Amino acid sequence: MSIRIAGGNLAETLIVKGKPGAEAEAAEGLNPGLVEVSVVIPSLNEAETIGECVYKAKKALALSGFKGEVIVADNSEDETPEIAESFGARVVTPDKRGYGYAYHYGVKHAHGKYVVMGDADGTYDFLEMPKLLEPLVRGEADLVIGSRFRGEIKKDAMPWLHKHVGNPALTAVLNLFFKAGVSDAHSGFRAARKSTLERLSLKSHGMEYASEMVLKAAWKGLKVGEVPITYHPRRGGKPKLNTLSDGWRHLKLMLIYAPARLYLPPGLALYFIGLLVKALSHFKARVQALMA
Ligand SMILES: Nc1nc2c(ncn2[C@@H]2O[C@H](COP(=O)(O)OP(=O)(O)OP(=O)(O)O)[C@@H](O)[C@H]2O)c(=O)[nH]1
Ligand SMILES: [Mg+2]
Repeated sequence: MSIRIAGGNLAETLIVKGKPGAEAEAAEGLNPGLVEVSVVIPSLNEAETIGECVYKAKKALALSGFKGEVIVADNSEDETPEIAESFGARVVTPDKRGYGYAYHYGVKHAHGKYVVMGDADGTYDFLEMPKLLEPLVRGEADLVIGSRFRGEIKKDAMPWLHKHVGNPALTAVLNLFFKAGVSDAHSGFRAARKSTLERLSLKSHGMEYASEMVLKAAWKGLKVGEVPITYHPRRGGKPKLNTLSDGWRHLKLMLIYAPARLYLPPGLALYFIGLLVKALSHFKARVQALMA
């Protein structure tokens, strides 16, 4: 099987189950202490696209001059882990299922100071990775999100409902409750310092991990930056995202984490109404006592 990577002078044909390239071999012998960037990719049955993702991540590291590693956090039942390894990724196997859990597990195994995150389904172009790293390295941001809405969403890359309703609505709720100021809270292409991710102490195991990261970063006053990226149609495997149940998990998480904004105004209003009622009844009792 071969995959053609389109894209200017980088166009190359890859043999998916072939020998790793020179960069992969070099990375295998890399001293963990020298790793600057860990690219962490969660995968669940993504055999058609994982080779290209690992290849592009390694290419982006080489082109940008970062010393790096690619970690694939895999729960697949197909050939995804073998293919990832053949391209020079380090494969780790999370002991539980879940998109968020795969990141907890993968990040724990990362040696890099910086962590880049992205899907294994070919929807994000890992060659765009340096754009995410630059604001981090320059100290302009603590968390950088690749925004599909500020960049380009290719035809058929995102269902109409997600593009025009789900993503904008959930992003708006997150901005309202947590003042995050982002355009694409659910983009899966991100970068942060490993220490920042640890500091956020993320708990979610499912897709809502993406929302938790942004809301906690905003909550803690971290600088959340965005760079425009291009979002491509999924080219293999099956989507693991369930529109309704995952949408609800994102919303539920925001409601749980937003007690101050959500409950304080009605709570204060009820408190003052209670005070007013008490004062009025006290006043009424005094008047009745005077009249008696
Ligand atoms: N290890 C692991 N990876 C997972 C799990 N669930 C999803 N993934 C991976 O996480 C990434 C995101 O899942 P997707 O199905 O692409 O979800 P999405 O990007 O929201 O939806 P699409 O728009 O359909 O791509 C993909 O690389 C999946 O293979 C899981 O339980 N374990
Ligand atoms: Mg995806």
